[in-house]
Order: sequence, then structure tokens, then C-alpha cells
Amino acid sequence: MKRFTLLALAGLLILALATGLVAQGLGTVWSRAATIAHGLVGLCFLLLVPWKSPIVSSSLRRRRKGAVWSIALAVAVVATIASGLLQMTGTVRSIGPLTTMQVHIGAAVLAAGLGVWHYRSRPVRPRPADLQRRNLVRVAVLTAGAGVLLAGWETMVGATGWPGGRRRFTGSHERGSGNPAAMPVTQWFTDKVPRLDRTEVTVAGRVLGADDFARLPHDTLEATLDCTSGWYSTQEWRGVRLDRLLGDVRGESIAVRSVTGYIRRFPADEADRLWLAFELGDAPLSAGHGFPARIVAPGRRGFWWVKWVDSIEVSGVPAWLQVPFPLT
Ligand SMILES: Nc1nc2c(c(=O)[nH]1)N[C@H]1C(S)=C(S)[C@@H](COP(=O)(O)O)O[C@H]1N2
Ligand SMILES: [Mo]
Repeated sequence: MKRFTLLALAGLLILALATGLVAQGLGTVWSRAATIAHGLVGLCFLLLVPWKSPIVSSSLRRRRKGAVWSIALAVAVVATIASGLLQMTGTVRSIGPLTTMQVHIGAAVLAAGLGVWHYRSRPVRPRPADLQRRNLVRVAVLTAGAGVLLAGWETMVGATGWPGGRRRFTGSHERGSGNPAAMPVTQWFTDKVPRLDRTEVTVAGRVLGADDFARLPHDTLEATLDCTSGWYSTQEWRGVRLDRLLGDVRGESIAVRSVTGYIRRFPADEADRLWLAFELGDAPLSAGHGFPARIVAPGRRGFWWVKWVDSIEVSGVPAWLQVPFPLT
């Protein structure tokens, strides 16, 4: 069981990161699947504690080198799982300056780094023989056990009436829907809210002003912005659909750049599903929410909803040729 436990923990760490990234990267049904898988993986860690504990005690007794880092890894894993379970309940919005989800992600990144170090200093190399029947049965039992725990936790969250019972399939909690003033203002990493007075946006090389935009057909749509920091807000947005702005899109992607330099590339064939919005809830956008214009990208996570749009350009660079998550 020792060898199985160590291999399983390494595999779980990889799976936890992969499912977490998919859950956070997508705003569609794939995020739902990944979020459930992510929960199962997290609880598998807990189920392995009884088998990992004796391994930990014996190496602590032998005073193996790097014990401090191993303890740090254990703390990071516990913090990751605890904040994940807490996020599900919706009872604690923030811990210090960070949202519960941000604590979860921060602890997970730490655990991943320490986990890689831990594995390299005590490697257990997987072998084809590890795929023996007994281990496959163990994986099945572990998964089933995690399923029972997950269902139990969900049932408890529902029964207590905690806000988590109403969370979205991405794990995000509702904030200020239908009330723009109560909707959080969030930046990805480093951007600051700029106070702009100009209303021009460069579209395919042409500088368009408020009058130009007013002449174009507008849509009012209800759309949900779902931020990876763990909240979502459904609002009424008003703006111009990108295919009406750009006409026939001849290129691979639509690059939307913010005044701040923040940039996202959308696949060219999505022009009829993206909006350049000027209004939120019947009023011009506030500075915080992207004045004069921002992207509304239904079904895409919040970090795609570029604020303070400076330019929209069709480009020959494919949309997949960009980091999946912005770096600044
Ligand atoms: N230019 C720019 N646009 C941005 C961001 C940013 O940091 N810079 N953050 C994104 C993220 S992570 C989210 S969740 C939404 C938040 O929109 P809001 O502040 O209107 O709620 O804006 C997105 N647009
Ligand atoms: Mo976000």
C-alpha cells in the first residue's frame, strides 16, 4: 500500500492542478465537469491520510533532510483542501485581503511547487506493473469513497442553507446581480482602474467615437461575468456585437487591447458572440467596470471581459497562440 499511496498522491497532485486549471479557464459545461472532478481529487487526498501518516512519522523519526519543506508541503495541501471546502460553503467571502478562492489558488500553487520538489527528492517511478488489478481496484474504491464524501459535503451545504447551495457550477458565488453598484470591481493581477475621459476606440485601424457607435445597431443582453476569484454577477449589458463592428472577419483572431496594455485574443469565428458594451444596467459604464467600453463575452470567464478597450484588431495570429491565463 505504501508504493500505491505515494504514486497516488503524485498522480492526484497532477490531476488536481489539471482539473483546477480547466475549471478556472472555461466558463462552459467543461468547467462543470472539471469542477466535480476537482472536488473528487481533493477528497481523495483526504482519504489517503491514514496511509500517508505512518510514512510521514517514520521519515520524521529518521530526521530526513528537508523535513521543513515536507511540513510546508503538508501545510499547503491542508490549506488548499480546507479553503476548497470552505469555498463550497460560501460562508467566508475573504480571508484577509484575499477571497477564499484566491487563498485556495495561492495555497495550491505553493503546494504544487513544494510537491515537485518533494517528488524529486524522493522519487517513486511508476512502472507498467503498477497497473495491476489490485491497484486499479484501489483507485476505484478511492474514487467511490471521494464520491460519497463529496455528496455528503454537498448535502450538508444544501441542508444548512449556506450560500454555497446556490453557487454556480464553476464554484463562484453570486454578487450584486442586477445592481451594478454592488458588483465587485476586479483586476486580474496588476492593472489599476484608469480614469478616462475620452470615448474613442480604434476598430480595425479606424478611430470611432461615441457618435459612430451610437449609429450602429445595439443589443441589450443579460450576461454573467464569472471571475476566477470566486464570484459571479449577472447584469444587463448594452453594446454593439463585434461582427457588426468588424464586418466580415478575415483573419485568425480578434485582438482586444486595453488602455492598460492588457490584451486577449478571441477566435475570429466568435465575433457574433462578443459585444463591445458601453452600458451596464441602463447607465454608462463606471470607471471601475471599464468606461468607455468593455468586452462582454458570455460563456467566457471574467478575465476575457477586457475593460477600458483601446483597440480591436483582426489579426493573423491564431487565438490559441497566447498564454491561457494572462500574465499581468
Ligand atoms: N484591462 C483589463 N480588463 C480586465 C481586467 C484587467 O485586469 N484589466 N480584469 C478582468 C477580470 S479578471 C475580471 S473578473 C473582470 C472584472 O470586471 P468588473 O471589474 O467589471 O467586475 O474584468 C476583466 N477585464
Ligand atoms: Mo477575474
